Amino acid sequence: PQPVFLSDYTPFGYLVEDVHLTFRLDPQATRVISRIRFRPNPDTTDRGFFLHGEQLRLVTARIDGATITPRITERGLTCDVPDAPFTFQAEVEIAPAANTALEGLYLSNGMYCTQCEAEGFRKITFYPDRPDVMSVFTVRIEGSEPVKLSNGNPTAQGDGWAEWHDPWPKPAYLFALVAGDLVAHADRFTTASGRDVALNIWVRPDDQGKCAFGMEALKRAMLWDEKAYGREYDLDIFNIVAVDDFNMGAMENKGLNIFNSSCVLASPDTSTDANYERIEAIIAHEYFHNWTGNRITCRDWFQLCLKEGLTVFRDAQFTSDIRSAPVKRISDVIALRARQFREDNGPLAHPVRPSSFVEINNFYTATVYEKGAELVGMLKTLVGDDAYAAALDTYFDRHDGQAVTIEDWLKVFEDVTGRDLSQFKRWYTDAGTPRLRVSDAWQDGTYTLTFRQMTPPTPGQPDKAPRVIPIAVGLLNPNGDEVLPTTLLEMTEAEQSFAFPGLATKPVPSILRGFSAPVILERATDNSERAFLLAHDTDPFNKWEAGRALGRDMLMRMALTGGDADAAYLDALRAVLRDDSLDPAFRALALRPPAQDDIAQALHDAGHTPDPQAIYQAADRLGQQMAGHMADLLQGLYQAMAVPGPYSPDAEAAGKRDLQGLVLSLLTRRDGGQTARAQFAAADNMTQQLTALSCLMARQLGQQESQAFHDQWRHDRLVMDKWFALTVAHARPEDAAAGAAELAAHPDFNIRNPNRFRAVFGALAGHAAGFHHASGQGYATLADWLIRLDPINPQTTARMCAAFETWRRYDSARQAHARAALQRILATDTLSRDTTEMVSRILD
Ligand code: HT7
Ligand code: ZN
Repeated sequence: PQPVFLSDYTPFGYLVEDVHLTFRLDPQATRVISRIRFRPNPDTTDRGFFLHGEQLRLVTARIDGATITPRITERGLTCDVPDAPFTFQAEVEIAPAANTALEGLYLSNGMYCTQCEAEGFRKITFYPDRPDVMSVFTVRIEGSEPVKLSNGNPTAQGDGWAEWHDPWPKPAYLFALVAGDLVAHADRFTTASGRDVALNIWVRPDDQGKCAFGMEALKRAMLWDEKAYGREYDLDIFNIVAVDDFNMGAMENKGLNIFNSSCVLASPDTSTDANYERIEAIIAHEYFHNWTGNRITCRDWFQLCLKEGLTVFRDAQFTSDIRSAPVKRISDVIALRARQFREDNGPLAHPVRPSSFVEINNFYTATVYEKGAELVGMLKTLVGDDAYAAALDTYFDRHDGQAVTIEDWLKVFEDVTGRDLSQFKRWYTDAGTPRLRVSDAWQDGTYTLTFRQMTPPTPGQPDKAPRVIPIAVGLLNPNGDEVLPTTLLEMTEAEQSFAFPGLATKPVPSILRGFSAPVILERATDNSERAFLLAHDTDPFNKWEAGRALGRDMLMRMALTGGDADAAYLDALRAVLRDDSLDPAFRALALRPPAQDDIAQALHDAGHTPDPQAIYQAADRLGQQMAGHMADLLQGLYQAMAVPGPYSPDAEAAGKRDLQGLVLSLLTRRDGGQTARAQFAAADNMTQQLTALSCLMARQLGQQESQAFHDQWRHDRLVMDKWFALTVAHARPEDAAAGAAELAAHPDFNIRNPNRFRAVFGALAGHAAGFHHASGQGYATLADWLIRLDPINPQTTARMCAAFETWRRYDSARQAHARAALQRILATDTLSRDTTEMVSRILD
């Protein structure tokens, strides 16, 4: 397959005035009748007329009423058209029931639904399926399903039909249709300017009791966007639909968001605190897209970060505002390092704005989303809060109704602030995580910090020019007082020094506060300085970071030497655990050691070949030693963190449960599982039930409870996903691959359901010591199942191939196993374009 290049962009030769679509729904043979008014695009002289279309059976096509016989290929349709406005009509047939790829129009549990981003609309009808072609859609749905929904506002309905009109011009990727036997959890919202909006969350009848939290989250998000960004909702109705079979989390279709049911349905007995927080964030994220993505969209898919980076940044601001800002920042950085730094460091590294791709679905990545959000955060840090607010106002005014680029976005900031952002743009065009090496000097009352930046080569980009890096710094006196509050340093050179004169004693620096730039900080420091910062830093992120660095180095050493944790480190953790002035959620984050995969990466970066089994054992020893060192505190803290009264998913209660869960995991190492069993039996909410089960299973103590959990929840698909995932996650490393394969034979395993597939095989990929087991069984088993999934669902297959992206970190025997597994996938007959691209890049 040939790549597409950003540099090849040309506008489409025609504008679309409006689109009328009629759907005659039928599982095997849905008819889609389109009437599209085109006119020549005055911005281009290119008059080639090509409409995308895939897997469509053309019944008839007409231009201005006259039947035509277009030329049709696997990718679309061409025909001769007048050099003047004209109407194109087509009738096509598609088979939703046969659509297992979950792109275009498909059936999920008998319900019709669509997924059109990025290029799914071309599986519905012939159309210029590109985001820079925006138009007004009118949709008629005919079918016996009681509920029939599309974008915009409902205009008319009768027996067996419904019509919708969306007045806002949009690209085809935001088109949506849903039809089925659904019920609504309904509410209303009045916007700041007085528009009365009907809100609905549509679900299967059994799930009606699980919508209240999502609805409250939606209203919180609507209000927040008005207050924080001055953005109001712009239709009379906002619909959300929960769907069981869905490739990703959710989709921001105009006025008709479609959600993976796992990202919207919530109830105390079936959802964990983490589920609640995620649901709130995703509902907000999709809602915020209404302005950042829908009203202003992307010119082409290379600009994906324009809508995704900005919207992730906005949803993070929302979560920070309504929950704990430090906890949100720390959690985001943990995820960024685990997913994006890992991506940037391997064969799949690509710029936040890629310059070529084969299959755009493979670029919905941590780099585009999470690093894209970091770039928005850095811009805000560099220009300041007021200028950021002014720039966003200008962006919305200037580009409303347009499909724009990163250049347009940066130009807004340049115009508003007068700054030259050409160096900043490198963050969008250059892949790789910069390393920032720091050294310091102390002389005559002046403290000097010297930074050197270097970005390692990434695929296709051997050399990198220096970037502008905002470095937030504070200085502390050795007695713990802050002598310099947070100050922003703007680094623009490859090497640069910053002096802080007039100090009485050599200070302790707190560098990169709040994680002010997505870089890897390298500083030769000793553990006493880290312990000092863990105890005294006023910046909560760096306070946590100091403990994290201690933990990382400790686990690296333990994995390399087979030795034990230092008493000084255990003392520092103990001090955090018993410090009641600290937020319990923060304490839980500080006490939880880095993930085993992070340790493997750190060892690799330090020039070692990581041994996943040794890391696994080191993590286990550390847990054992923590439990011993803090034994006297555990029961008391366990009781102190109990949250009285009925379950509430609020941040404070969730933070206490989180710390209580961490304490329980340590207690379980000492009391044979007694406390965990009692919690499992008494739990009235999923957080505590699942935490107790997880603690038991992690110690191989939970056979009976696992069976009881399975039997209790057998009929709840979302809870069963948790059971499948937990069963694999807590398998012994040598059993993980066989365990996953065994679960795939469970009667409730369904390869067509991405949630279930991810529960089992995503958990295998996430089991560092199991997936990278020396036997090669982890690699072989995942490859077996990806080969099976590919013809059914290429998009999910390709995404899950990323599990292999770290294969070159490991020893030659493991590499040989991984290479063989990847080559076996690549050699599969009729492998999808999606998976071919991913595996080829990983092997490259
Ligand atoms: N904009 C959406 C990204 C998306 C997607 C969602 C569901 C299924 C397939 C998809 N392909 C792309 C989701 C978002 O970022 O908000
Ligand atoms: Zn998004």
